[in-house]
Amino acid sequence: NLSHLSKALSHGDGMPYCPKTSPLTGGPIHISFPSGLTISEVQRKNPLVVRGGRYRPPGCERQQLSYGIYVIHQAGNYTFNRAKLMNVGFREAMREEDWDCLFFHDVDLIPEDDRNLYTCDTNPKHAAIAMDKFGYKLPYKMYFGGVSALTPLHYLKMNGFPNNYWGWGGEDDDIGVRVSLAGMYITRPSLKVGRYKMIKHKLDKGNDVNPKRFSMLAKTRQTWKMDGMNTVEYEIISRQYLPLYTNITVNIGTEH
Ligand code: NGS
Repeated sequence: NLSHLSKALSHGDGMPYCPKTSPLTGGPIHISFPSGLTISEVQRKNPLVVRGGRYRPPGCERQQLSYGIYVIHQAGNYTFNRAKLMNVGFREAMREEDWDCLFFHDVDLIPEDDRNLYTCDTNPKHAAIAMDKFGYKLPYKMYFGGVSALTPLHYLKMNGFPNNYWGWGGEDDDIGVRVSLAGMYITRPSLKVGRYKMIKHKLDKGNDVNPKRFSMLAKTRQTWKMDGMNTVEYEIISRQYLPLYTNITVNIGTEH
């Protein structure tokens, strides 16, 4: 009796489970950057995405993900600090919902294959392994930049990300080292699936190369437990629930 079966295989709220592997992913996605694209057009194309950038699939479809999108902005004009902004994003997202997986995503990277699942593995996952700017190859074996996926447990086990990398470079390598210092390892999708196109841009103003990155990286083993999620300090300047994403502006201070 089919109706019995679907009852037995359903969540408490009556929603049936989806197949473990979605039959509805299509593979490669053609990505282009139309110059005249506006945010309201993107909004029109995604009518089921609601306030704050939340989406719940009405049925079993494509990657079958229930998600929220957060954009974290650094207030002021001081040197950029990517990893600290990720720590802010983690805390502010977890404050709102008990997420089981977080994607730490550069804003300029667009996935090119829908089999690159935005789900977490049993170990931290590096998702952006084949970027167009690196000829769709991993630039070096320990590379952990661009897009990574961690569960809250992974994140807390490695004490989150470092707060003290101001400027360009090294923070992603530090994060990769933290993964192994915390007794975990990095998983990756295949080169065929983990493909990304980067929106081309110049090195941003306020994001000069961090001259201390190599000496800091040499000390990660001594510093990771003392700096990270357990020490992050910041002040939220604004939180807006926009139609496509939650927009958070934060004062993360300066290097002292
Ligand atoms: C390494 C940097 C990483 C950076 C990667 C790719 O050298 O932070 O290059 O850079 N590590 C250090 O500087 C220690 S990229 O080609 O994307 O500009 O992510």
